[in-house]
Amino acid sequence: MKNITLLLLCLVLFQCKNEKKEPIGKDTISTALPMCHQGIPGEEAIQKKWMEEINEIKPDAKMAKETNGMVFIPEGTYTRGATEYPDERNQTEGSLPRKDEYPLNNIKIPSFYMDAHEVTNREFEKFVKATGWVTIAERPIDINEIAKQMPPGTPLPDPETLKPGSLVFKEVSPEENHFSEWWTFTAGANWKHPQGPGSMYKADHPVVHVSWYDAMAYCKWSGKRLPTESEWEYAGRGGSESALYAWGNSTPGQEKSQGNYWQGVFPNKNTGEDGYLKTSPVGTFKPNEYELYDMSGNVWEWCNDWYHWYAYTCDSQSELLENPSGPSNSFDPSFPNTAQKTMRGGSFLCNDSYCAGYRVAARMKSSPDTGSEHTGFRCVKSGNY
Ligand SMILES: [Ca+2]
Ligand SMILES: [Ca+2]
Repeated sequence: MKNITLLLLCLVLFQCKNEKKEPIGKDTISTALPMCHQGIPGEEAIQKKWMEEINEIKPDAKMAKETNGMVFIPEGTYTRGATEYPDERNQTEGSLPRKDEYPLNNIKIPSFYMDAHEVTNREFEKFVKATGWVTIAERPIDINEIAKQMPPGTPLPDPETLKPGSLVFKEVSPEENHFSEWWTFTAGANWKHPQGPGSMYKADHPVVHVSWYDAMAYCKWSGKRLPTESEWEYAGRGGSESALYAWGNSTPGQEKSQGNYWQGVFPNKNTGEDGYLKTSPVGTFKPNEYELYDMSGNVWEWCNDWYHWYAYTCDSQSELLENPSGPSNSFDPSFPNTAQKTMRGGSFLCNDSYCAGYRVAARMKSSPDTGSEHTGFRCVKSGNY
């Protein structure tokens, strides 16, 4: 079982490796530019069999025509990337911006609509009943797909031992301070059973254990799409250039209404001072200035962009980028064999001591076929209604 756990952890990258703040300056941009061509082309990485299934889903006629439950986000420009702290607050290594949030880029975003809250289990169940969709965590594991993403020569487990499931978090002792210790691949864990067999989903909580493909399938059915990273960050800032978090600039923990994240010492003790050790019902905490809920915390939210460590460096060649949709290839120096999609907003596991994923500029990534107990999504829609 340990081998299987480690194998899958290679594909799931919910770690926030702390890196010292070394902004990519103009002098280093030119030397980094060749890295834009590094990586796995998205066209090759995408699993066509699942995209074909998604393409066959018929959008719900009523939902496709309306914007119920969505918020209008006006067009505008903003500076994408790391936001400077306004004061000398608790700037632990984990709370600082990471290198992939630099350099800053000027971005123009047309107006769009965004779901006011993360997609809930109630909504996801409606989708499953209408389409018969089976999430990736409920399907047999394809050993051939795993093999493609592993370094050549890596021994693979017996396919007979691989059962459908997903990654569940557990608190660990201070000695077990590595992300491979706090995630457990749990057979039978999926959106209906968030902590594995015996646990049960709650209708008004965000759906979890959804892969990027599952999120794409839901968006197709609802007549919507996943946001780009640039749209997500623009919406998360709520119209403010200087907002560190969706709730504004107050220090995490200063106000109870900020969002659902981790209080205490991560990953050893979650005190749950905000009332929730795991997910919370959507809309429990105060919305941001655009009336969007849980943009900081609760669950990570899939975006459509491929993850590229040098994405912002590559984009820095344009003075103003109009509605960018991300790089065409995926590159992460730490995991060069895995193509990854981006996620935003942090989760109930985020804490200033580790990765502060609830900062609106913070970027996260994972293999598109991999969900976990703190992965969810929300959809957006272009056009006039
Ligand atoms: Ca919490
Ligand atoms: Ca969220």
